[in-house]
Amino acid sequence: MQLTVVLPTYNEAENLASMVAALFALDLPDTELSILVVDDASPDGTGDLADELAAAHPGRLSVLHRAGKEGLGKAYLAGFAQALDQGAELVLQMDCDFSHKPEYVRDMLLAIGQPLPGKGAGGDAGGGAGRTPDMILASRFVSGGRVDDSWAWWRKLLSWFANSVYVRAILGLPLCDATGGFRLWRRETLLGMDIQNRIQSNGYVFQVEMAYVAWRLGYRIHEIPIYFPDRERGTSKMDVRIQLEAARRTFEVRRRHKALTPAERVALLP
Ligand SMILES: Nc1nc2c(ncn2[C@@H]2O[C@H](COP(=O)(O)OP(=O)(O)O)[C@@H](O)[C@H]2O)c(=O)[nH]1
Ligand SMILES: [Mg+2]
Repeated sequence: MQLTVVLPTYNEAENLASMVAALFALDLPDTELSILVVDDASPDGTGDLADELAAAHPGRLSVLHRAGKEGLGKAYLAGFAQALDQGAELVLQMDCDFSHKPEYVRDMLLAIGQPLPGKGAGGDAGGGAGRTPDMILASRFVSGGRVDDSWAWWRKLLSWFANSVYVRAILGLPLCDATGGFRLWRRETLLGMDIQNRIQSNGYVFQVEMAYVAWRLGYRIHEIPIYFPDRERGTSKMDVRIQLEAARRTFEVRRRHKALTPAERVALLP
């Protein structure tokens, strides 16, 4: 299988080379892994570093340079389009800061090839017992998952509430971590979702909108537990303002897509 890892970067010069090395060092069954870095003209020179890495790994690493910081959602939409154009059969989205640990990629690949268990299993959206999932969501809040040990209890509680209760209650989305951004998609899922036309959000809501559209269209989403450590190097681009904005925009996502049904998947050529 051709797997493309789409890595959005904004000021990740301290992390990019070690992330690329960690991904290329993975031992993945029946998988050809390539990397697409999507850099928004990072002032710290991440884009130049990415070009050097591309020269060192011809054919395995490419770089999409964008003119300026436009947000994670736009970066991902551009990256997904390029990965699909280049024939990716599986597309992995992950942060470039080691909060999404590369070692879980193998688990995610195994999970997307495994038929789903019957009803009653936690963290499955879209039913489909006995069939393989259409997307794997590496989840902080499904049973067995957890966030950084250093978080205070109230921060853990707030985060769990936002992801497992608030978003779930508004959208009816049966997931434990709807804002989680560590996901493995099948090519057919992204194409069938018509993401370039349907997805309009940026930031955290982008993740929510992608999950909601996938679920409304009847795609099967399976959550697997991960440990989510804080980033060790560089700084986060998300803050409380962005999180509050996400909470508000969840209602817009519902309005936009609540009428979607599986009949509205984009038909794929056989
Ligand atoms: N290309 C691009 N990447 C971004 C942008 N904002 C964040 N990122 C990257 O997206 C990933 C997640 O961002 P991060 O700041 O770690 O968010 P957090 O994990 O929610 O704290 C990291 O790899 C960032 O470098 C953006 O506007 N453009
Ligand atoms: Mg991060």
